[in-house]
Amino acid sequence: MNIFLNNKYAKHNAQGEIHHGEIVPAFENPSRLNNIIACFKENGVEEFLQPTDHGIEPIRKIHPDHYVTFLQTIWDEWAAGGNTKDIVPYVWPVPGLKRMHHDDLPAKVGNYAFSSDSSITAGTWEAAYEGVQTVLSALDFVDNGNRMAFALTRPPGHHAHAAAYGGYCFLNNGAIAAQYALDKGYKKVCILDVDYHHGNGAQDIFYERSDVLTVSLHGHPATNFPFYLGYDHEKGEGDGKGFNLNLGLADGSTFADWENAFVTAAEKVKQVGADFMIVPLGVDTYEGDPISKFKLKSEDFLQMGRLLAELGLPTVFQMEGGYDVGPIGQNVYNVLQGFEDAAK
Ligand code: Q9C
Ligand code: ZN
Repeated sequence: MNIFLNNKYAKHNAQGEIHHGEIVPAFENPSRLNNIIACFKENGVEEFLQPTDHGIEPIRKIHPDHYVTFLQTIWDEWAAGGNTKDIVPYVWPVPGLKRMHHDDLPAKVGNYAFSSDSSITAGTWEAAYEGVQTVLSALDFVDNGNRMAFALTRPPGHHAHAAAYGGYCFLNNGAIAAQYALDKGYKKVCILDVDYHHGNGAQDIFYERSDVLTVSLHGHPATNFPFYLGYDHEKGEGDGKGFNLNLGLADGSTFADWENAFVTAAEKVKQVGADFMIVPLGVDTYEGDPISKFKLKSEDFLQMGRLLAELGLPTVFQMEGGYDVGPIGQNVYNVLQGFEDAAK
């Protein structure tokens, strides 16, 4: 099944997050991947492929140096001040205050965070860095003639902007991979984001570019995170006009609704003539997900995989969300199984 595993996935381990005003265990936690790995083994997956190091350069092509340096150094700076608990942002330069370069730690954090749900811990950088390497290694594997590979990693990436983190995401794995595919010679890369939440990071990063098509099927931002992006009228600008497609779906949507939107997504992918596909794969569309509002069932993920395979493109899947840790493994496995069945 060609699964590349980020062996450092457990290094990012947030103590908690605020949910409905209460501090609860972080939804995005290592047990998610523990479960997926165990489930894959039960399903007969014997081998997890090891990533190779591609260095920092592919990351720098998407994220500016000052942001990369921030992520690399902020924990040490925090710890040098005597802190041992997670870094949680609490102040932001909203309009009326002045957005300015700032060296004091809370203000620096507020300049880079866009939500309070993404604690930085001692191993956040290490896990996120290795996650990028995992996705790039999966991409090499597909470039070498394999139809599909899956990068099993956390933390997720699709909410990360070029210079902002949030929504549990720090480095935008999918965007970095898309640029890496272009650098390998692909001409038109499609990011088809099937996570429950809008793929705001990649949309923003490629908004004025025509070499990367960004498509996202998601819970409508009128009632869902990230709220301030992901509307259907956002279609790209300048050279990128027509190269962003948002398909926001109502709370309570079923797989029939999702599949209906997918038809529009597939038409777009074909129309622009994509030659490579990256799928930010979140299974938080599942009916039991604790922070999401779709009604997909486990067997629906098989059909999701089949539909993705029918696009006929070399495909890299990379793990995004999914917070019902009981069935998470089976749901992810089903997408890949459906893809492999239909790709035969
Ligand atoms: N406690 C992904 O699925 N956080 N991110 C909710 C309320 C927003 C989800 C905060 C959800 C982000 C990759
Ligand atoms: Zn999500």
